[in-house]
Amino acid sequence: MSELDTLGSAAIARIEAAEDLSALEALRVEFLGKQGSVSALLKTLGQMSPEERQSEGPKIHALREAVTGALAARKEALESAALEAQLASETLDLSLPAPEAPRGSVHPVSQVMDELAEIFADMGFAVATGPEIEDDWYNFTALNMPESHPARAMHDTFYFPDTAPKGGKTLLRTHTSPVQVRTMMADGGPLRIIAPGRVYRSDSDATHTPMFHQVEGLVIDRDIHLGHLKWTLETFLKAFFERDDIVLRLRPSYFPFTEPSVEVDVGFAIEAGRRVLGGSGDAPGHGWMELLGSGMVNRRVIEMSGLEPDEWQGFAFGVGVDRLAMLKYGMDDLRAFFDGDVRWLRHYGFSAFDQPTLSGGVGARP
Ligand code: 2U9
Repeated sequence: MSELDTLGSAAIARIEAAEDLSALEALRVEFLGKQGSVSALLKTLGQMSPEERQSEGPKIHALREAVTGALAARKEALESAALEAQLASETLDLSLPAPEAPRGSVHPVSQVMDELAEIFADMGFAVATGPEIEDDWYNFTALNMPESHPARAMHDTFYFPDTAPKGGKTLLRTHTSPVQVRTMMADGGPLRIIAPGRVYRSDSDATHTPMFHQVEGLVIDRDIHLGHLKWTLETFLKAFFERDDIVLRLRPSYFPFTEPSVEVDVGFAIEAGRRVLGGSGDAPGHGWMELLGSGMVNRRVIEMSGLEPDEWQGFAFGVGVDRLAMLKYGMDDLRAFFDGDVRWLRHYGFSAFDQPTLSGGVGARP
């Protein structure tokens, strides 16, 4: 066996034994690199006599071909082994069930609040918020309910044991009205706002929970009158209940913060044993349901909020959000709203991808 044959078989044996791609690369450099042993042999051809070159040339070239071929073959073998190993470690079980759909849902109260914001935004109202822990000046006094006022007793208030910074009492707000007082004091007129949020009253039975949700609205401008109030409530209720035949009845009432005050009833019919809003409550088989409280803002309230009552007038209204949700979506027990029962939430909840829009229908269901 010639020296070249020995060299060739040794090189090929080492290439075939290379354990990985980096070892193989080291061998390629060792044999075929610029300083490689096979490359060195090729360089010797230049110094040979023509006869020598004729006999040695083909052998050296054959050696280079053999080494190149062995490197390529080993590279392919190592690469396909690596791919096999990767495929074996990354098995995909196609018989597995699809991942579970997200379980969370939007609570009907949140859904209705979003619907209200959308409907009132279309009428030019902004959403205002404020603290749930209030003092009695913002919650009562500024709303024309001074300390001695009997209306204070009508709100079963949760008081904190400590006193407020101004020396008054700290309490959980009994309505969202203090938000409007704060907004009037901060921004002045004109104003168009709704104030949705949690309110608290020490009251608990089938139709009352100690915490519930309200939305109140306030418009302050020049020359505002009851006609504006009626149009606004009618437009809101038609959009919210998605019916054009909503009929309102305004009845005189009393609230300390509004003068005159009106209670608003909505006409309903009985369909399949259920009350369905729409049509005149005076028609045979129909009735009236009390839904909202409202009125022209009492000039004393405008004054206490820092505005000039001869320049600025306004109307305000209040309605229970939970009540609106029950009427629109057919729940009959208020207490279930706050039980956190996942079956109830799955049944009455909304998809987070189903944002209410006026064009798409404020109450679109998945
Ligand atoms: C300011 C001035 C006036 C808000 C009003 C009502 C009438 C009302 C009740 C409806 C059902 C509360 O949730 S409920 O129990 N609300 O009847 N709310 S007028 O009047 C305001 C508010 C703020 C500065």
